[in-house]
Amino acid sequence: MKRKTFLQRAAASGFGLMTSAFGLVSAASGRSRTESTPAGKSDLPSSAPASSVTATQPTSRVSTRTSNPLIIATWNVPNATGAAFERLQQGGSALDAVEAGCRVEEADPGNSSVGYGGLPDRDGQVTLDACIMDERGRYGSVVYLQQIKHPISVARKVMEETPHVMMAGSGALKFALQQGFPAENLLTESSRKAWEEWKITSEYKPIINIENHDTIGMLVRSADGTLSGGCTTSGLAYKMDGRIGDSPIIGSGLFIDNEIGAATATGLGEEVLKTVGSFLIVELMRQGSTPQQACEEAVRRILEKQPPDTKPDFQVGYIAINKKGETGAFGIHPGFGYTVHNGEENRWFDAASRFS
Ligand code: SD4
Repeated sequence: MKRKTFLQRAAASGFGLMTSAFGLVSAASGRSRTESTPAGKSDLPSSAPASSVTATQPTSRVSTRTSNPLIIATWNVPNATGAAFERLQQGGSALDAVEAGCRVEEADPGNSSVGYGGLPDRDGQVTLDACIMDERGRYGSVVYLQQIKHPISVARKVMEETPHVMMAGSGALKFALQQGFPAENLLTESSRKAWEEWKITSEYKPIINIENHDTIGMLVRSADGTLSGGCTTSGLAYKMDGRIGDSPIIGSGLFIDNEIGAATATGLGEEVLKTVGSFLIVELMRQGSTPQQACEEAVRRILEKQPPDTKPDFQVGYIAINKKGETGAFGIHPGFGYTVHNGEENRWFDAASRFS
């Protein structure tokens, strides 16, 4: 399908809203993970140009197909959004779809930011963070989990099988083993080699290369309008032992309110944590912002803490969806993008960004 036709369909179906409250730029760069692009998908569209709207201006692009499921995920992850859609087709819930989709990236050794094949911390350990949240506001999370390929599923078990919401480190591992998850070596040969190379300089800057990170945050709205979400990551490569980012933290890496909408984050977790970005986005939507306006405001909150007239050297990207099925996405820098599956199309979009 030609890009224009797809964008028209996207607008009619209520996704791909690419307006910018900053009235600044839209990302012009390509995909973040060309190596994972399936054959035949090389002509995926970039975003429509950002246009100028104020933060309070309501969008006129309201979904007209509220019965279609909608899956939106950070970065170029068509296999994950496809698996989530398939799970819905099989009669699975929004939560089942989230878990199925996230598991695809966790199992992919080519994704060096998630699960198996994730880049290790500076001591060579692969430590994983994940969380999941459902339409009832139930939440489960694991942090600093090692040796378990599917932290998203362990997070779900924490939510469903324990009186707690968050488990860490050796306790989370013990729980996972009790639940029947196998212990595995998650450090692949290529991640080990990358770490060995990194050790030669051991230069660590908490800067995210905007073309090289693929934490998956996934939001699912099932055909009946139910919202659920998940987020899973190996965190920042070569982080300090014990470091936890935003991804498993309720309200920062992910937040769902089934009455309002859902949001998730990727990028430099420290900055997302300081502004509780995903909760902020959902609260802004509660107050009337569109998902797009809310994502842009959340980015603005990060940037307003930066020294004036500077361009930060880190990336943060947000995606959001509301109850009507409208979506939003915004990054600090170009390069951030997201995948949308609306039941008919499974496509990558560049997100608009604050800087060009
Ligand atoms: C973190 N937000 O641990 C994650 C990193 C990330 O793609 O999103 N990487 O801070």
